[in-house]
Amino acid sequence: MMSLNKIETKVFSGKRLTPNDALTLFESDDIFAIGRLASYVARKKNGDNVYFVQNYHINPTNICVNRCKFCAFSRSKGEKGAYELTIKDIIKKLHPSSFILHPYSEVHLVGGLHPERSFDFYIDMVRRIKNAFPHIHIKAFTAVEIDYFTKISRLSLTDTLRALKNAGLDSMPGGGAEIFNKGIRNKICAEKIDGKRWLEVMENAHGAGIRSNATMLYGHIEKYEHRAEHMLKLRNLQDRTGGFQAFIPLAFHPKNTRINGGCYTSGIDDLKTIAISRLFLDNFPHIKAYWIMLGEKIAQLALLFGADDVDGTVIEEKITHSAGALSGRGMSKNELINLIKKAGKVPVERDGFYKQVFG
Ligand code: V47
Ligand code: SF4
Repeated sequence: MMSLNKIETKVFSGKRLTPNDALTLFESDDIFAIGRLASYVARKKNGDNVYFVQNYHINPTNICVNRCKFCAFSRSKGEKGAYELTIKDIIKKLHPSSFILHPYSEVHLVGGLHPERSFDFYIDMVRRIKNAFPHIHIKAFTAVEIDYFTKISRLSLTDTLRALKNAGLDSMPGGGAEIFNKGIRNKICAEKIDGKRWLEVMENAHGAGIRSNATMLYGHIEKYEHRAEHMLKLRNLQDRTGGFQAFIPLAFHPKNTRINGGCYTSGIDDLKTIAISRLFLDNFPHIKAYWIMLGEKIAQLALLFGADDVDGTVIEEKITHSAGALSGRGMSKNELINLIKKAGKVPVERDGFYKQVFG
């Protein structure tokens, strides 16, 4: 077993880990030592608090011109199973009659790159949701969608972001980052914007006052070194902007995808990846254990390995479930509170900016 003494000394004295340190951790089998270190850092940042949000995930369409190999959710226009929601459909889903049962404070909206919808459609969508539900935080559009909007609107990146913010966009989710490494990215999502552009969109969003999250899709064909490289790029950007709120490692789900020989990640890899991200991304305030992808039980264990957020009620998950997620589709507030308490942590209901919500 490789000794982690040097890394331990660094962590306890608040020194930054190098990509080589991250590799050493990934290659180590000492899962308890890694978890203990990550827990120490998480506690220093957030005490025993674990955040959750009452949110609703809506995917306006699964029609997408990209068709990434790992994505089981997307369809081409006219293909069986393709769907598109109207703005009215979306508003109806968030309607006050269901609001009594589900007092959401956040809506998470991401979808495919639709070949025919105009940028005005998306502006209208954000504006009408905001008008109908001014108290709901709108977290919408990955960097990939934003880049696509610049193409269909022929606006600059800054003007595209500004128009969305003026319409009511509050923050952006972290999807579309996948793995930045060019060789791997070309093999799993050749049509998607490259890592450089993803980072550029986020840098501009942060510059326009739009905070965001960041993700990393792991457990497909990448190697540990690609994970370290990915996290280094995120840490460097965060040093410059401070605009990232949370990092979310996304465990690859293989069903119905075109990744040859793909399989589910192991629980040990999930916990290690959460813990190493907590240790390496020292400038990220939060590490999210997205229970939909990890499953309820690993997400709960992740709270002892450096995670301080479990995402939320979600209600209607489509992306991971199309690829064989074993988790439920939604959780109630009480179930989330129970999950957090049973891990010995303090549940804190939050809004989209991690402000405590009382009620
Ligand atoms: O970008 C697609 C991933 C992402 C698969 O920011 C897959 O709060 C695993 O980004 N197996 C969308 N992952 C989800 C996402 C997200 C989710 C929850 C919270 C936040 C946030 C962001 O899902 C995509 C892609 O990386 N994905 N297919 C798959 N087969
Ligand atoms: Fe389209 Fe996103 Fe699926 Fe890629 S991951 S095919 S961009 S919906």
